[in-house]
Amino acid sequence: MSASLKLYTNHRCPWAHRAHITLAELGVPYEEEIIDLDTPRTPEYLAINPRGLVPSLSYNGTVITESAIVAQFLADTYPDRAALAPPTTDPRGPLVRARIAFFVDAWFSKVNGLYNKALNAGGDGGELVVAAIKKEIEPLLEGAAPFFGGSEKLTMAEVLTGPFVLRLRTFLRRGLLPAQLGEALAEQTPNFYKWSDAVIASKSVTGIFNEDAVVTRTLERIAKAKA
Ligand SMILES: N[C@@H](CCC(=O)N[C@@H](CS)C(=O)NCC(=O)O)C(=O)O
Repeated sequence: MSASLKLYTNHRCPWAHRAHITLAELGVPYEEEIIDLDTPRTPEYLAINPRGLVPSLSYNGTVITESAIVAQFLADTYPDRAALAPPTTDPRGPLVRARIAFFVDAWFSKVNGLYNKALNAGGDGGELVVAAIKKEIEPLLEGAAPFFGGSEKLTMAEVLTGPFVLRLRTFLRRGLLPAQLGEALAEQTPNFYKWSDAVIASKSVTGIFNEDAVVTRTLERIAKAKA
């Protein structure tokens, strides 16, 4: 009997987006419930996730929260459906998993904060984003073909960073970040740029992404922060 999966989500949320990418790659059926993030969480939802955040996953009635944990749990539960990360029992498993974890850590500890700052400042500080990607990310994508570590298919590296990379590329294209930043990335971080092209061309990554809604919300958020 197949497991019952229910994802509590909001399609605007990049963290919840990680769970959607994982589920799309694995091709497992699931039910979803959209959580309204514009109003206080209901007591029902707080009983599911006391932190009130999305995503939450119910697996046969047991709740799992935190997007990276949800994504890894799904990948570990359905290892035969997609090789997002090799199992630890695979002779190459621990090393590949460590490399993926280092890449994801590099994105979030060295790049993502600078990128958010530049986005909120209309592009000011964009050169710091380029420098951080050049130093921390570019060397790790040397062997991408087109995905992390030479993989032909998405890996956990793309699952966990993809929502953020998709937003970065979208905001460049839609003018929320200056064109010069995009040009600098294409010139100075070719591995990253090529890899990000593959990430944003993936149907699993774009599947639930409502570009207009995300752009509108982001513009509103930036305006509110400025005011
Ligand atoms: N560390 C969490 C972050 C999730 C998160 O921040 N979700 C946001 C939406 S993008 C949320 O639920 N915010 C609701 C709130 O802060 O009230 C994860 O990775 O799952």
